[in-house]
Amino acid sequence: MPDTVTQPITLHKRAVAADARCSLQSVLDLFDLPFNELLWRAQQVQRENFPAQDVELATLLSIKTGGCEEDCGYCPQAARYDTGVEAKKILGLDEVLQAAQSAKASGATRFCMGAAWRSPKERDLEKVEAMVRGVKALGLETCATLGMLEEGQAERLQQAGLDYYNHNLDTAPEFYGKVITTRDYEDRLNTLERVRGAGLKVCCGGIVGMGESRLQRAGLLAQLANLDPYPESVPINHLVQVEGTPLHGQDKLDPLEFVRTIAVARIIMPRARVRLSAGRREMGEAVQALCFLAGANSIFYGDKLLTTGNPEANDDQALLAKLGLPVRHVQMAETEGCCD
Ligand code: SAM
Ligand code: DTB
Ligand code: SF4
Repeated sequence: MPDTVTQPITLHKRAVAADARCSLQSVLDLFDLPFNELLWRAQQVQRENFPAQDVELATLLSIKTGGCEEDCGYCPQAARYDTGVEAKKILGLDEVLQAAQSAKASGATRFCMGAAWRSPKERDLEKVEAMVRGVKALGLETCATLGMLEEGQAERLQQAGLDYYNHNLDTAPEFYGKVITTRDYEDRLNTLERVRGAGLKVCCGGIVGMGESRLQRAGLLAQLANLDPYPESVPINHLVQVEGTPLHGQDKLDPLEFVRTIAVARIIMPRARVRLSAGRREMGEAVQALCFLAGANSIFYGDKLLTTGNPEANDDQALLAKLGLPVRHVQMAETEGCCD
């Protein structure tokens, strides 16, 4: 039986414009379409909005690993779970710039710096500002994910040259409390509001495969689509199950349900870069190919995510070549809309 919206799931009032552009029932109706019909619609939206059919390559670097005080049930970097991830100090500027240079040489156009913080402290922010300045000077798009931001911090990052800030809603409000208790949905929305207010582009998505229902997957996507405006980048992570975390041992999500999630995200956020994010190593080529068909047009590129593995860069290049998918080049983006 398909879900219907009779359960007490709501769009979070803060995430919804006065007249929600995208009702939860309409999102659920998309999920319930026959698979081929859903992919056909997603492919049409994809072609209308991204005629080049290119795939963006974004490389991640963990600039501060482990020892995090939060209790996110999926995360190997939370200090309270015994996952084997050791807490390390923040990386030095040279190490970050070397990694960025090598990401650029491998073909990445975006460089995302991630830190295992609840929120950045003053002395940390100064170091990240220097990293952002340096990475930007290399000609890469810059992204950072540092946890919750206080008043004024987003502006400082923007002034340093940050293009995107990643902060995920992670799941539907109704499921959120089962996964995280040390900060609430409202905190996340506050940070997203600050990011937008500072003129940064928003990278915001979530994780599926955490034991949520289809209705809750639809709930996450409806929240994202009703952010005003919706995010420019939408990372859809498949839970990477890490031993020691509370979500380890979770029942696996049907891979075709993951593909559906990508397709629905594509349809309801037509101009967003929908990123096929964590969990690709466990997916195999055929499921990834379906995700590209369903409208994914960005990947994390590089042999590591933050602490867990990602497909080898060479294998990704081979897969994209096999599928005949071009990679995005920053120069192309800069001349988009130009008539010469
Ligand atoms: N500490 C900051 C925060 O939580 O906002 C930034 C880094 S945090 C690791 C960034 C995102 O990674 C999380 O919001 C979550 O969506 C994703 N993530 C973390 N662990 C994951 C896992 N095991 N599987 C899939 N996604 C994961
Ligand atoms: C996002 O949505 N996924 C990335 C990035 N933003 C920071 C992180 C995935 C982390 C997967 C688990 C790990 O490697 O520690
Ligand atoms: Fe900390 Fe971020 Fe991991 Fe949560 S997801 S435990 S805030 S590093």
